[in-house]
Amino acid sequence: VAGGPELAPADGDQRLPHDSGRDINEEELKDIGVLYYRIPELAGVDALAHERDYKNRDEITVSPAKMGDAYESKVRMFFDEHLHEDEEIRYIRDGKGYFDVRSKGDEWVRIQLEKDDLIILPAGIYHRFTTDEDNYIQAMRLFKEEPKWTPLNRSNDLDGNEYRKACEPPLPN
Ligand code: KMT
Ligand code: NI
Repeated sequence: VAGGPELAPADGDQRLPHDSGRDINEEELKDIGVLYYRIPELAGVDALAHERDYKNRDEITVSPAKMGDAYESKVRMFFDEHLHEDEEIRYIRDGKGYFDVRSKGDEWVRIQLEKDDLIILPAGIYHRFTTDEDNYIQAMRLFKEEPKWTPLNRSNDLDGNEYRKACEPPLPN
């Protein structure tokens, strides 16, 4: 599931693997509040949605075929480091992509996701998303209430944001 902290993407194509060679495991992900599941049956997602009180869902296809001229700007927007004031749950139905999340030491951790992978990012965690070189992913997005996806970009000062403060992991010793 997870590659190690990756190289700075500023110097390259965000869609390349940027694999540092250091694997991290699900325990380390859990330490930063990220949950990962492999769910081969839709029934498993229904159960999880019920458990966590998620009432709505939709599906998004991120690809040039689906998005046309908007594709490149969308992918750049997803890749702007941001947080949300709600959990972000994504269930991959087809294709592949990367979620990058910040570790406790504020390093990037790159998580490659493919069909049947489900990820839960906690509210307030800094993260970003990109497709890979295949430029194609289809994902189900789960929402507690109305579909809402408001990114708060890190370039705005969010230190005082209550969701950010609640999420902020203690610095490693
Ligand atoms: C996100 O939150 O960055 C997205 O919704 C991207 C598409 S879902 C794989
Ligand atoms: Ni997001």
